[in-house]
Amino acid sequence: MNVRRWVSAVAAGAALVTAGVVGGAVPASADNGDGDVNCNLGEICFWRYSNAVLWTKQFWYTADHGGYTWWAGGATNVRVQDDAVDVTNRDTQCNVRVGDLSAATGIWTWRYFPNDQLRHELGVIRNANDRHERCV
Ligand SMILES: [Ca+2]
Ligand SMILES: [Ca+2]
Repeated sequence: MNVRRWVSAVAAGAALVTAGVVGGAVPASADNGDGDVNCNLGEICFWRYSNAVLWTKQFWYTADHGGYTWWAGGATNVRVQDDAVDVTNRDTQCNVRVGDLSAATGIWTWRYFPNDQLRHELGVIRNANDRHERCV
């Protein structure tokens, strides 16, 4: 783990302790990027529609997409998993890969995206996204 991520994790842990949260893993819905609606530097941003920024989900870390929902001017109950068309990798350090796990074969299909700050179509895994991983 690099220094920046480590510092962030420690800060998040400290916040949870302060809030009185005891034990257990951080819930899957905890990763909300930097908490700002804009897709900012360091974030991994998913988009529900081409050429639109309203429906978005932004991450800071590697994550499974199950349990996460879209933001669309407010929280929604619409699941992100199998429902994204584009991704923007604004990670400061590395590529991100986005994968679809085939229920039939158990085999992952991955697509790799450079941290070029640009918005990319998910291509063959459009509306099939199950997970993304950074620095792999
Ligand atoms: Ca953000
Ligand atoms: Ca899938």
